[in-house]
Amino acid sequence: MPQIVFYWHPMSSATPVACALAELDVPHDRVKVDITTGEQRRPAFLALNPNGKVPTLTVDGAPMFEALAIEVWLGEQYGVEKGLWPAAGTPERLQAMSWSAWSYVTYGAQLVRLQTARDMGTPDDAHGTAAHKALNELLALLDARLAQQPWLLGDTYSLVDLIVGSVIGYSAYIGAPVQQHTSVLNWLGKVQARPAMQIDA
Ligand SMILES: N[C@@H](CCC(=O)N[C@@H](CS)C(=O)NCC(=O)O)C(=O)O
Repeated sequence: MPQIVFYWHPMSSATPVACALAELDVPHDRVKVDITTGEQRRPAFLALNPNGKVPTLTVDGAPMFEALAIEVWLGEQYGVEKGLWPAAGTPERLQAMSWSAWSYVTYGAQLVRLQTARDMGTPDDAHGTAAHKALNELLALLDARLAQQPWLLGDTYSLVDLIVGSVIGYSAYIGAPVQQHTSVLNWLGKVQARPAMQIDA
């Protein structure tokens, strides 16, 4: 079992990684990086992640960063034997990669647009309105899938639900039209009720 160190800050992009570590029951050490006081810009931390951001993980001392990369790596490394991540070479593995990337990249791009409009105090300007519409269309795709099956990969919960659910949950918090998509809403409630999602991170 490799030695894992998780660098984190509460209520941040590190939170879904903390939940994934809990869901997979991965032994690890935690180092809190206070991003409100600039600890993320100390040379020792920048040597691990030149972006100066959490989450960051080290595996036997070797660093990795970006929440999506860490979550997928955790799934591959620890999820398969627990039935929480599909085995390599299966159609489900392809879908796991696709929906995980979809949430952070495709959906995430529109989420950042909405967040920016909101931060500028103009959520109803052209950018905010276009982002809202794009998010609604993407949520409709997710809703169609979840109307057919209870979880993103089929009949059983997987880490993909945690990954995508974390992004969708945050988007609802900043005003994405999640409420209008009943299947997404029901699924999100189940994802957020998992014990691993209740941790204080
Ligand atoms: N795309 C990165 C985003 C990481 C990120 O923005 N982290 C924020 C906390 S939510 C951070 O560490 N900010 C510190 C800073 O920018 O100085 C990921 O998913 O890991």
